[in-house]
Amino acid sequence: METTNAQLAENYRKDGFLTGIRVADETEAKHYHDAYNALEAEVGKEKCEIGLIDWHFEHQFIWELATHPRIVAVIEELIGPDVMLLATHFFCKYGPRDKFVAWHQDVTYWGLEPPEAITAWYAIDDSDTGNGCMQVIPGSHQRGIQEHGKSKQVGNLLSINQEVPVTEVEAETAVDLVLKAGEMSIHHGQTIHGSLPNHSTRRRCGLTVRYIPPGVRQAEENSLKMPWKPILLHGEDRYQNFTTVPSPFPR
Ligand SMILES: O=C(O)CCC(=O)C(=O)O
Repeated sequence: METTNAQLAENYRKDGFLTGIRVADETEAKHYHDAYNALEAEVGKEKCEIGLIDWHFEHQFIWELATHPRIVAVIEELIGPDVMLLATHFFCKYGPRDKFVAWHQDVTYWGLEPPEAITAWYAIDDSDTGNGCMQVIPGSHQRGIQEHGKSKQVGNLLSINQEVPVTEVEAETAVDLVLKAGEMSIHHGQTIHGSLPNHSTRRRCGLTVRYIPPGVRQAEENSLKMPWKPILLHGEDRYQNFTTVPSPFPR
């Protein structure tokens, strides 16, 4: 029996994440996979690792994914009917290499007030423990914003090498977000998450798509020192906290 959106919302509130949600069937997933491969061939692997930020403004397939009706329907269920697309960012780990993503919470350095955001992680490739899938600590979003330090391990892909301390006992509770290409996981902006190195020869690429409710505003600079350029995707913006940005492609 398929899980209803309401059940998904209940699990999300409790655990701070959801996983294994099918977005695209095999044919559609292949379309996005092929489009990503073409982009990678154009710009190179190094750029693809963490350098493709907000490319939904220029590349239609990224825009299509960020506004995918299946993804937006789940986001609406979780944050309410008013949904803004905040940003997109590919995380692509080529293996075998030591690059990893240290434990962190997304909203800590995003300068948002209130510090609320939600991420859909769409799997371009199959993602599993062999190629360094995402991991989350269930329920960690309920503790509020945690103080971050710097990672001592070389290879952290995060923008300012941030890391939140996690005890061994907590790390043992981590859940591996194993996904097939075309599936997504979702995580709360305050859920502690990260990913281990890709020790395989298979690429592990995911598109993170960040969403906010329109009541959120940019109170401070984010860690990338880039102003957010959110676009209203669904419902109403009764706050007008951001300069209006037009949709880059028709919907
Ligand atoms: O893809 C990864 O391994 C990490 C993604 C991440 O940290 C994020 O979505 O904020």
